[in-house]
Amino acid sequence: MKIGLVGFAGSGKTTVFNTLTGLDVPVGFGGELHLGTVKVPDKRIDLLTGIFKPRKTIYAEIVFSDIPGEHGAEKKGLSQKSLQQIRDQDVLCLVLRAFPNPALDAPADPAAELDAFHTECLLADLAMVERRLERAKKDKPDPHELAAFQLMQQTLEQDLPLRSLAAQVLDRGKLTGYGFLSDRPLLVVLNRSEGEAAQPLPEAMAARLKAIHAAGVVLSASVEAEIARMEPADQAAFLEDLGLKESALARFIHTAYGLLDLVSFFTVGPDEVRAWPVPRGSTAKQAAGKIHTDLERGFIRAEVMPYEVFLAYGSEHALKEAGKLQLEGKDYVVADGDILNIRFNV
Ligand SMILES: Nc1nc2c(ncn2[C@@H]2O[C@H](COP(=O)(O)OP(=O)(O)OP(=O)(O)O)[C@@H](O)[C@H]2O)c(=O)[nH]1
Ligand SMILES: [Mg+2]
Repeated sequence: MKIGLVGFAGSGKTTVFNTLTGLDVPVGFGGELHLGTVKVPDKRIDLLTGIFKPRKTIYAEIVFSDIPGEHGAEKKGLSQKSLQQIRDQDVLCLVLRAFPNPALDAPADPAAELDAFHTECLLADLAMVERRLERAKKDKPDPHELAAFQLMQQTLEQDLPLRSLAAQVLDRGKLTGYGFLSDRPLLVVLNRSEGEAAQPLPEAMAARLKAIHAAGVVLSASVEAEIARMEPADQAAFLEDLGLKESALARFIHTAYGLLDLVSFFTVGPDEVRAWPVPRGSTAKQAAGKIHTDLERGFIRAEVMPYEVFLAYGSEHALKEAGKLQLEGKDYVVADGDILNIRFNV
C-alpha cells in the first residue's frame, strides 16, 4: 500500500514521515521526495512464525512518500510535479499544522488548510470532468459513461469529493486512468504541540471530516518522531507519559486499514509465513490472484483455516483430524485472519 503525505509547507510532513518510518530525514522547508517502507506489525504473523518456523516471514508493507509541500507557502496551487506524485498513491494523508511554527508568520489554522486542500482537489477534478464533457459534445461517448461524468460534475459542484459516491452509484471501471484526486481515500493528520497530543479531535473538525468522507488522526509529530527513534523497551513508557496507548504508527495503520476497508489473509508453510492485505469482500479467487495470477486462473478450491480455529487446535494436522478444514469455492468471501491454501491447476 502506498500512502502519500501531503500538505502545506511547514505543516510537519517530514516530521510525520520520520515518526512513521523511524527514519531521520532532515526537516526544514522544501526538499526532495522521500520514500520509507514500514512493515505492518501483526501479532498473528508473529505467532504463526513461531509455529511454522519458516525460512521467511513477510509482513504487509506500507510505502510512505513524503511529498514536498512546494504548493503551500504562496498558496499557488499544486504543481504538476506534486500532482503526478499524488496521483500515484493509494491513500492521501494530509498533514495539517495545529502547532505554532516559529519559521512561519501565520498562526496555525488547520481548518483553513483542510478547506484549501479539499477545494484544490475538487477544482482539479472538476476541470478534468468538464474537459471530458466538453469533448463529449463532439465524440458522442457511450451514454453510460456520459451519465457517470455528469454525476461527477454534480457531486463536485455540491462541494463533495468523488469518494463520497458509493461503488453502486458510480461505476469506476472505466475511470481508473483519470486519477481523480478527490476519489482517493483521505486520512487527515492533525499535527499538534506536545501537550495536546492525547486530546481528541475537536468536534468541528470531526464533523467536517465526516462531511468530506475522510478519517482523522491526532498526533504530535515532533515528540513521536523522537519516541520512534528510541529503543522499543523505552517507547511504551514514553507513550504512557503522553497519555497514549499506542504509537502514532499503530494508530495510523489501524486508521488507514479501516479507511481502505482492508482485511488480511495469511499463507503459511515451511518456506514462508506471509500476510496479504485485500479489500473486505474479496473472494477466494481474487485472493488467489493476489498471490499469483496462475493461482487465480487455475483456481480449484481454497482450503481455509480461520486463525482462531487454527490456534484452538494448535496444528494443521489436529485441525484436519477434527474435520475442521473448510473447503471453499471461488466465490467464498475471505474473512480477516483466514489462513488460505489455494488448490489450483494450470
Ligand atoms: N512544536 C512542534 N513542531 C513541529 C511538529 N511537527 C513539526 N514541527 C516543526 O515544524 C517545522 C517544519 O516541519 P517539517 O516536518 O519540516 O514540515 P514539512 O511539512 O515537511 O515542510 P516542507 O517539507 O517544507 O513542506 C520543523 O522545525 C519541525 O521541527 C510538532 O508536532 N510540534
Ligand atoms: Mg518536508
